[in-house]
Amino acid sequence: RDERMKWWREARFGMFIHWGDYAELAGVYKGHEVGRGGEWIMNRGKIPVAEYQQFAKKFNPVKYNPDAWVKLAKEAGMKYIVITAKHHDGFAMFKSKASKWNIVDATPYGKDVLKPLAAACKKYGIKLGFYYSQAQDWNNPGGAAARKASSEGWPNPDSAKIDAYTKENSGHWDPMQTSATMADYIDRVAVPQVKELLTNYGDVAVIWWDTPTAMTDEFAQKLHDVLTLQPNIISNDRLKRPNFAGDYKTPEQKIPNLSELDGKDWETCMTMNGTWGYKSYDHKWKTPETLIHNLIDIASKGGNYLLNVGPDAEGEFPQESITSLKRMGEWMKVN
Ligand code: FUL
Repeated sequence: RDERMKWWREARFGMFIHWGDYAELAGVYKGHEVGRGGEWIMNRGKIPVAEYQQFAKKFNPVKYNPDAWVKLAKEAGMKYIVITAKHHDGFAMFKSKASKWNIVDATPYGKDVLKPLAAACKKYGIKLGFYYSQAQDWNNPGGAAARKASSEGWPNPDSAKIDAYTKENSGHWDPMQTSATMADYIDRVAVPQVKELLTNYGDVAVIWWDTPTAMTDEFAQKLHDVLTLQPNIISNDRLKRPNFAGDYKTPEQKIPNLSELDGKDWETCMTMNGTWGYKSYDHKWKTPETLIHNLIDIASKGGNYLLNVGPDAEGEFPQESITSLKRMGEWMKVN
């Protein structure tokens, strides 16, 4: 394990990328700004499956330039990138035989975005990791759904009805979502997709599981078994608690105090503004000084800093993120 963890322990700094078709909505549904992370808009807005899938028909990130992304990460001093291969909305950013709900089959763009990213990472000597939402999946039938309360941040006239429905249906708001069992979803979508991710993109350095809503040990074991396809892969601690601890802990949006450190490996993931997925109106940007300060704080305590960028629907990083990353790179050069 020490051998496997070596590069990661020395890395200190990585880039998180939250990118999916939700960038198309940019935090706005029916003219209302929906609360919290832009990547949660389908759940927060309780958008019906068929309606949500229409948005993908507009998703066409023609300005996507993975070479520029990886170059920027490299120049900022980052050693690895973790991108959302599939977030909670179940939208695969890669070509998948396991579900049509993917960027190749469901968008006018029609191309796998992970392939060229993997190539660019190889070119610049950056390690590549995949975030995969193994439990929550709001579009593929049988996937789990967290959060029962409806329509936060916009005045949905049907809130009361939706709330009653989600309470009865473990968080789901559309009958389509429960038209298969979670066991079916794990066998037919999650396991095959993780196999695809660990087979078709060369070396995969990290798998980043998330929100183990409704996971069982059995489901977790099936997913864990797939990792043998990449013997050197490192995994986080969110596959299923407590029996699947993974290789490192994942404090979110916070830096542990010295007293909280217990000798285990850890990585703080953090946004540069208030959202993971792109929102057009989130301007709560941390200053480059704050970001540098965070990096120093984390590195001095022996952790890694996974700093997030939320590209827009055209495939571009927000200008503020670019500026901050460049500033961090300048600082890295003189220190
Ligand atoms: C959370 C997710 O629900 C967020 O959307 C985001 O991906 C964050 C890193 O993990 O638990």
